[in-house]
Amino acid sequence: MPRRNLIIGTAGHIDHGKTVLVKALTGKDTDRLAEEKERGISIDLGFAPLELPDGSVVGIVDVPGHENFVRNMMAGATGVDVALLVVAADDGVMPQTREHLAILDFLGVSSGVVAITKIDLVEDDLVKLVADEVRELLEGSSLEGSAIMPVSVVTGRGIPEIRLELERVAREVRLKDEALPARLPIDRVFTLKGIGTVVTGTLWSGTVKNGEHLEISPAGRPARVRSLGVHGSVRDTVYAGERVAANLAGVSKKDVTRGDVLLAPGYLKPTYMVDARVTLLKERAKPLKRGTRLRFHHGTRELLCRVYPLEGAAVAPGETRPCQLRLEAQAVCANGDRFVLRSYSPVTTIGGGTVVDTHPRKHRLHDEAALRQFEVLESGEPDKSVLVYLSRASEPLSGEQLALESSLAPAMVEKGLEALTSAGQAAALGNRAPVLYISSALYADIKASTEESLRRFHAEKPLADGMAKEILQKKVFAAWDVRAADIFLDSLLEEGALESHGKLVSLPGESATVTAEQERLIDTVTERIDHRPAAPPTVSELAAELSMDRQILSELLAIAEKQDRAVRVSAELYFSPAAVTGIEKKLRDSVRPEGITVSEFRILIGTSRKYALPLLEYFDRIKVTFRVGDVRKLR
Ligand SMILES: Nc1nc2c(ncn2[C@@H]2O[C@H](COP(=O)(O)OP(=O)(O)OP(=O)(O)O)[C@@H](O)[C@H]2O)c(=O)[nH]1
Ligand SMILES: [Mg+2]
Repeated sequence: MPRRNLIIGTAGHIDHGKTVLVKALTGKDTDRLAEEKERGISIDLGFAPLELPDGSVVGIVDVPGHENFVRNMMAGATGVDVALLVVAADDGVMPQTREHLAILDFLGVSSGVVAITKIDLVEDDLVKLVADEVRELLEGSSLEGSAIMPVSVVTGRGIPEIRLELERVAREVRLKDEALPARLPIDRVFTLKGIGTVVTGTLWSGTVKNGEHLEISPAGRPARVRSLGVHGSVRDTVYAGERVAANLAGVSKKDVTRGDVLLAPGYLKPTYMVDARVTLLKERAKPLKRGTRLRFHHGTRELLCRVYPLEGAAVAPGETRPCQLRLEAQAVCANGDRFVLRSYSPVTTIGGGTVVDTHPRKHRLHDEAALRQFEVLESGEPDKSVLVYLSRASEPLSGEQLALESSLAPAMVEKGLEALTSAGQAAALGNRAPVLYISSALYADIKASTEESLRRFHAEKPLADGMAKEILQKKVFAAWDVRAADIFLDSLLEEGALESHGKLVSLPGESATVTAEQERLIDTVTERIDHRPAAPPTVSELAAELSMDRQILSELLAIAEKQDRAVRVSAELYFSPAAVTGIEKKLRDSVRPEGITVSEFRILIGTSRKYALPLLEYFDRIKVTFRVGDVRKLR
């Protein structure tokens, strides 16, 4: 039998018969808490497997109807594929019937069955009236047109029909995406003796295998899956749409709560801000003003936020508008996620919406550019959406990094990047994986500032053959990843915008030419200097060691100095730049206010007087130190 992994969720006013209907369908009493038994009401979520007539097994989440526990209801409703809306025939549509329906609507639950319960208590005429009332209520909601079916758990009437209808609806539901990385909003956490921390929830996307390494977001805490279960049976792999219990190694109960998300590492970067299309319920009396503090319910998490409409000062009742939501704690959102908004106090459901941008910038009112980006992201076109995020980046990014930055589906990012590079709106850099992508606009920008840096360099140092790559990278790409800077420069060299001379780069034709033979000799000379950092060979010693003409050697050393590959300390002494930097640091770190003598300095850097004195004179020249009698002090 094909897997049909999905969740049916109850909804409806308190005492309308949700829990006993679930029991009639599954045989399981989902009210497990002592307080639930005592008060005869549901307080928290209940779970049971339901076998459909065709033999497939789906999960049922039973939610409480009491108005005080709507937040628990939402934590359950958030992963629901099929709604089982319950209305008691002897009570009709009541406040939480409406509120739960609104919540299902905001969460985008568009498949469902309505059960008119307790029909054994009333005349058939009244059942018909209640059915009409419900039909009217559903009009314009995501559940419009759902079957409305009379049942009684006392006589058993209607129960087989409900089962069949649930099966029919379940067959048509669009299932959760197994191809995405794993995401499981946690709805329960507990410890089992001898087993450890267990979390449960509906797997929203992907698959999870036993032994897999996941993380608990937004804290970013690593968690290894030690065992997996679905409805009490042990499993090696669990799939999107299933009710999962996961035993986690390396996590204690206090480290994780309802609302956290068990996530494939590298998927979905937590965010303090989202742009979203927000709908305000028409039943709400007041418009939603800029800066109003609200409760943001997303996944199994509730957090506080303030709402900022993008287009005007307020959202009127019944309106749907682009808004920015600034969150007081981090949420773990993907593009297209649904959420519910409740007022801060008194707490009622007032609206909801869809996440459009998971990592927006702070917008001012009437920010036209922000509105345009909003529309692009809402359109869901891969190339345009990916370009929005690529254009926000200040350095080249891999496809994986871009998926993380944007919270767009990895497959969509891949598709978008392909389209952008073939249309010339983005460049792909590097020929080893991971390839890095950069918007053509940023490419042109950075290319221009690279050329500008070099132009200035050549003007200042007409004799130089070019700028050391490392120095150029520090100037232009200071904030970039080293590899990104490297392959960007390679790309400029490849297109002929720059020229390379060993470790130097220049604008084309701007370098004083150094022959390959000279380059090779400089390598040999600087190698010898680098080899003995604190006591390099003198120029005479080098000339003898390499059997080289002193005049030629001096020219080579002058070029090496221009290339920042050697430092001239005296006419006889060249040091490696790294050695001089190191010695200068040691000197700065150890000179006391009364100064340092030549022999103290000699001991400090572990060399002889032959080197110590010229070095100190060099430091005097470059104004690191100055001489007072027998000692040097720091300037
Ligand atoms: N006569 C009759 N009583 C019913 C029927 N369905 C439910 N009841 C009764 O209604 C009461 C409430 O049922 P529950 O299933 O606990 O209601 P609920 O919707 O789960 O309530 P909350 O979870 O607290 O919102 C119980 O006393 C049930 O026995 C029915 O079909 N016929
Ligand atoms: Mg109940």
